[in-house]
Amino acid sequence: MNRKNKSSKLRQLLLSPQLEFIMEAHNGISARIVQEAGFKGIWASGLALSAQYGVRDNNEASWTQVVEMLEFMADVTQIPILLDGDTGYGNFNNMRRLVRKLEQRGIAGVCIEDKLFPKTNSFINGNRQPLADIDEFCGKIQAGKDSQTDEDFCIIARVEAFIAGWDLAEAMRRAEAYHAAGADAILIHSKLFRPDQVLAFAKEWANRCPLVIVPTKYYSTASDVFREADVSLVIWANHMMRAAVASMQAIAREVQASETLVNIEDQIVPVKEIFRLQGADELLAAEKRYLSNGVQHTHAIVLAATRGKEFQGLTLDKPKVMLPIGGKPLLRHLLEQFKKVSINDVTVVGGYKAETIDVPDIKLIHNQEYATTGELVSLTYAQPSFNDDMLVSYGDLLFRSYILRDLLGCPGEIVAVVDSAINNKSLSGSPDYAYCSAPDELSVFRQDVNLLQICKTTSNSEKKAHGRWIGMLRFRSQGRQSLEAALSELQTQDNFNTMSLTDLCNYLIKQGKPIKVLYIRGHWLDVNSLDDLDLAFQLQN
Ligand code: SPV
Ligand code: MG
Repeated sequence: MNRKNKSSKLRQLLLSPQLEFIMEAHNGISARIVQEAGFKGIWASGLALSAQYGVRDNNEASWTQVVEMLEFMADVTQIPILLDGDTGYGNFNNMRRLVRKLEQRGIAGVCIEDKLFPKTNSFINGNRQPLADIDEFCGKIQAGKDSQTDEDFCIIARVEAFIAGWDLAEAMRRAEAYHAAGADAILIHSKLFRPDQVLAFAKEWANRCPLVIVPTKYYSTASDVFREADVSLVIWANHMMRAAVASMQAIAREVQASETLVNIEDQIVPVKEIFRLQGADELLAAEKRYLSNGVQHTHAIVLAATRGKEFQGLTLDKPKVMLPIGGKPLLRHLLEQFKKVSINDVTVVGGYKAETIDVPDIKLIHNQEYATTGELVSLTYAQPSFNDDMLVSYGDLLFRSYILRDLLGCPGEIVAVVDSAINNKSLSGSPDYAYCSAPDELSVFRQDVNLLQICKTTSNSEKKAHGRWIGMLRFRSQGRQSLEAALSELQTQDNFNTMSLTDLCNYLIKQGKPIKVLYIRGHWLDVNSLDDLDLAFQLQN
């Protein structure tokens, strides 16, 4: 919605043959609420804007502070905003600058009143309020009109004669002068509880130009009365602010007195309604579009189906990943490492005693056939969670944070982490030996090395191997496609049920899908034995 569009919409409201209504708003969220309710325009009330800043309606908030808030309001709405511009915040010169700034911020029009700066709200001692000199005020209107660059920008002149205790004749004299000076509409204000003054004025005015009213005091008058009187626009001037204050007072009092939220929770909107009004969904969608290269949106898939029989009694009632290390389940340590690198989407494929995996913020999938199947079957369970930036990891891994950080920064469609410190005696279990296109040169620079094969322990394989694969793989979009293709091809093989991730790696390599190697030197552990639990504790501390 461009600026021009908004100003022409405001002009249409003024010129429309039917009675139109606009509603007060005083900040971004109230503006949005007014728009959602179906109003065709917004009154940026001076009273409400100063009230939301907690100051008086006496120009205590500077005009730039007002304009600042208007920008937030205009940014989140498509309907026109008419600013209650008080007296124009100074003389003709200030008015010129105001109009230019309002146009720049997408405000459709401004209403100025014929009082003196600093003004006082019309309902506070109105009788004592001096009015502006008519000629001086006309000069201000002209200056405003001369400085607008958008022909539809509206300047409305507000006649305060009735407020200040003058009669219809004075009100008419002023309105005619302001109309002649170029005002696009006249706002006639009254503080009476009955509409008599404005109706008398409307009759006399006889639609010389659009007429605007603010029925705050004579609110009990039916709108049809205004229709019949040929009023163009009704401003509901302060009702969003008063509604908010009533609600905030009631809620604050209740919570203060009861020291609990249970009584009020159902009386207020849920937090998700605030998110909706803020447009949180749009940001999530935009992140998907624009953030693919900055912030990580890696999805981690954790294979955690096995019991870990080696732990005997310790895993009678829970799977290995739930064994406590330093008071925390192994899986939680892994998730914390993920969190450190902003991996928050985690799918865990459980199997044995999966119901005991009660860590928060994960998607838990149950491989029901865990007892008779292997890692690739578990991985296929997680297939709906696959995305173009994913990590596949064993659930019993512990490692220092930098390993994950380096893996995320390592180029390659498929990347495997290989520990070149092969003689590290502290490692147990049945290692997956990695054969690579080049040994680890221990260089600080990243080497371009491909994985050639992974084998389980054999008598002499340890000597020739370049390292141990630690049980972690990274897939980007092409890599993910290769992975999906490999899984569907392997599924047709008889022994698919017992296949492991190493079988998958070897298959991918055979299919000509390169797997890049990220070399590390120690600082990790797969927890395979009771001794490992002690080591794990040390690694974490
Ligand atoms: C405002 O909303 O700030 C107005 C209207 O100027 S009134 O308070 O009724 O004078
Ligand atoms: Mg005002």
